[in-house]
Amino acid sequence: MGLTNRSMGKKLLSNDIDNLKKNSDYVIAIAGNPNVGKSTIFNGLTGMNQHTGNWPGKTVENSNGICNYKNKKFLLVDIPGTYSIMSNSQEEEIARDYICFGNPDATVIILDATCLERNLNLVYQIMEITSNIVVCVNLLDEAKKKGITVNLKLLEKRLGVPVVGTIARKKKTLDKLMDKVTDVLEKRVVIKSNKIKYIPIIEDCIKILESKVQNILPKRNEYLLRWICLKLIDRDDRILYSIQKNLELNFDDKQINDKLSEVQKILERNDIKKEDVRDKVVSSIVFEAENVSRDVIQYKRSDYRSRDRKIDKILTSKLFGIPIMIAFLAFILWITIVGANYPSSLLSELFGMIKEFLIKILHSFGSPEWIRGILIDGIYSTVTWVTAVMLPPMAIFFPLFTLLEDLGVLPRIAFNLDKYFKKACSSGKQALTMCMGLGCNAAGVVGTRIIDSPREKLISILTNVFVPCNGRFPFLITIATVFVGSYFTGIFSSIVSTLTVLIVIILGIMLTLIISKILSKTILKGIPNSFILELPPYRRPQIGKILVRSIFDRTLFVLRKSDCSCGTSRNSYLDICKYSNI
Ligand SMILES: Nc1nc2c(ncn2[C@@H]2O[C@H](COP(=O)(O)OP(=O)(O)OP(=O)(O)O)[C@@H](O)[C@H]2O)c(=O)[nH]1
Ligand SMILES: [Mg+2]
Repeated sequence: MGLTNRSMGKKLLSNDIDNLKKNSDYVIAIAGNPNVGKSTIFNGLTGMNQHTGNWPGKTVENSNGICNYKNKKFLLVDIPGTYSIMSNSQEEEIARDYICFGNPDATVIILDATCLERNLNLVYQIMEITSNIVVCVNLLDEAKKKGITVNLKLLEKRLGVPVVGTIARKKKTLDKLMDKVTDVLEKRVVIKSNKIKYIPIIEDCIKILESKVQNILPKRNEYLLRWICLKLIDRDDRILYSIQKNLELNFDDKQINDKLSEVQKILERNDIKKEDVRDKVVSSIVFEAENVSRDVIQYKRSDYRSRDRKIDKILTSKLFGIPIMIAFLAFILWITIVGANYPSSLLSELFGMIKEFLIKILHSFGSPEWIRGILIDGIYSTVTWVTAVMLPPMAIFFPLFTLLEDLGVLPRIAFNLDKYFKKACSSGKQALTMCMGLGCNAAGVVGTRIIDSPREKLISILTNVFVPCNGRFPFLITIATVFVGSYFTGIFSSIVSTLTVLIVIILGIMLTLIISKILSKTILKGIPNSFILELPPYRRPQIGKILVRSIFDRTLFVLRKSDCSCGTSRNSYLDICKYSNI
C-alpha cells in the first residue's frame, strides 16, 4: 500500500490529471470537515506530503495522488475541508463541485470522532448528492483519550452506508479503510443510505418537481434528482447555475417553471418564506445528526474539553494572550540562535577542511591561480558559507514552527490578533496567513485562498511580505548577531540578538496592520467580513515526523532554492496569484 508517484508533489496540470485518471482503476474523493485528518489520510495512502497541521483550512485546492492497494490503482483526491456544501464560500464550492460533478467513483467522508455531531451534518448533505459513500471515523485515539466511544456498527446501521474507524497517524488502520472502499467499488456491499426526511411540505414540493426535472436530467445523473429539486425550492442561484453549467441542463423549461410557481404558492400558503426554506432544511439535518450522535456516542466524562478550555483561558485572555505569544516567539528565536551557533561553526570548520583539501588537489594538477579563484574562492566558498549560515537556523526554526502548528497554537494567535486586523479593516483570517508567512511567504500567499472577499485577499497578499519568512531568518539572525549581539558577551549576546530579531518581526506585524489599514481606506476600500474561526483541540505533535518533514521537505527545499521561492520570480508570483484566485 501507499506506493506513490512522488513527482506528483508538484502542481499538476489538467492534462496530467486526465492521464492519471485514465491510468487509475478508480477515483476516490476524500471529503470532510476542516481539520479532521483528510490530508493525513491522503498522505498515508499515497506517500505524498500535503500540508497538514492543527488548524482548519490548510488544504485550499484539490490535490491528486496515487495509492496502490491490492493490485488496484486508486487516484485519491484530497479536497478542501468544508462544514457544509450549502453556502457559497470558495472551499465549499470546490468541495461540492468535485463531489457532485467530478464523477469520483466513491467519496470517503472523514469524520472527527471527538465531534461527531457536527461532522454528521456534512454526511447527510453529501448523501443527497452521491450514493457511493464510505464514512471514516478518524481520530479514534483522541476520542479514547477524552473518554469518548463511538459505536461504529450502530452508526453504520443508522446511516445506511459503510463505516470504518481509523487513526490516520497509524498507517495500518488505513488498510481497513481501503478494504471498505474496495468493497463499495466492487459492489460487494449494497448501499442504501438513510437520507434525511424533511418536513412534509418540503417533501411534497420535492415530489411535485421531481417528475418534471426527471425529464431533463440525463440518466447518469439521476441520483441528483432529489437534490436538484431541493435546490430549486431553495432558489439557490449559485448552485443552480453550477448545476446547469456542469450537467448542461436548462431549468428554463415551461413545465418546470409552472411547477415551481405551484411550489411557491404552497410555500406561501404555509407561511414559509424564501429564506425560511434553507433554515427548515438545515434544522432537519441538525436534528437527525443530533439524534444519531446521541445514540452512537458514549461519554465517560462530560468535562472532556475542560483541559483545552483552561489552557485557552490563559492563551487567549486579553491580558496574557499577546505577551505569551511574544514570549513564545522570543523563546523559539532564542533556541534557534543559540542552537544554530554550534552546527554553524562545525559546518564552517568542515567546509574549511574540505576547502584546504580541494586547493591541494588543484595545486597537484597545476591549475592556474584564476581557476582556483573562480572554483574555490568564488563558487565553493559562497555556496558553503550560505549553507553553513542558513542551514542550521532553518533546520531549527522550521521544526519548532511546525511543532506549534501541530499543537494548535496558530488559530489562538489568529484569535488574539483578530481585533487588530478588524481595526485595520481587513480579514481576521489574515492573521493566519501572516503566521504561515513566518514559515514561508509563498505558503502564506497561497494560503490567502481561505479568505473569501477578493479585497481582503489582495490586502493579505500584498502585506504578507512584511513578516520575514524562514528563508530570511538566517540573514536577520546573522545581521542581529554581527551588528548588535557582538557588543555583548556570553548569554547576553544571544539574548540581545533574539530581542533584535523579535523587534524586527513585531515591526513587520505592525507594518502589516498599518499598510492593511491604508489600503482599506484608499484603493481597497471596504468593510471587513465577519468570520468564525474554530479553535481546534490541542493535539500532541508527532515529533519524529515533524523533524523529518521540516528538514527534508522544507529546509532542504528552501536551501536548494536559496531564496525561499518567495514569489520573487515572475513565474512563481503568477503561480501564487493563480492559486489564490486573483
Ligand atoms: N492524534 C491524531 N491526530 C491526527 C489524526 N489524524 C490527523 N491528525 C492530526 O490532525 C491535524 C489535522 O490533520 P490534517 O490532515 O491536516 O487535516 P485536514 O482535514 O486535511 O485539514 P484541512 O486541510 O485544514 O481541512 C494534524 O495535526 C494531524 O497530525 C489521528 O487519527 N490521530
Ligand atoms: Mg488538508
